[in-house]
Amino acid sequence: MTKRQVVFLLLLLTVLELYKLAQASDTSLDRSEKKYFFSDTIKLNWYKAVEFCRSRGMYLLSIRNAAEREAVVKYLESTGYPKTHDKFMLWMSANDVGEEGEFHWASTGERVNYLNWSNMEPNNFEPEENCVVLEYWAQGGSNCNYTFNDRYCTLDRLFLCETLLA
Ligand SMILES: [Ca+2]
Ligand SMILES: [Ca+2]
Repeated sequence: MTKRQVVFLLLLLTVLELYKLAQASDTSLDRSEKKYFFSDTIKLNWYKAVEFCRSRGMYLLSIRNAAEREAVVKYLESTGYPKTHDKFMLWMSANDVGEEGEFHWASTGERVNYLNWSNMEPNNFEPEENCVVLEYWAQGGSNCNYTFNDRYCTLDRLFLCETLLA
């Protein structure tokens, strides 16, 4: 392959990826509700996920009450992802990086008041878990049913971005 062909191919791949991102972000609810961004191919550590969402004018996910949880479940189901994956974890913005055991949403600065933890979580498993995922496991019953779990911040994972309501 000539250099020119390689450059063309790279450009084509970039355009295709941008097109995919644009399409994915169009999968949103109506204007009065949060919009979400989810890619089943991009995995980042928690810090990079925060940056990625901000770079799109969005925020890493927050789920502050049952209604927000419902909206996220509905959105994820609309992507078809849970149908083909019976177990997954997504980074959310909740973390206790600033102070052990004091969980806050990085997106809003609010304390995590909505208690939606999986069984025995948060456990700050050694050496230290400080960033929170939304986890789903089809066989988990009411546990791991879009519930929260603290995990290692530096691991690359899927994540969900959202717009915040005014
Ligand atoms: Ca912790
Ligand atoms: Ca944990």
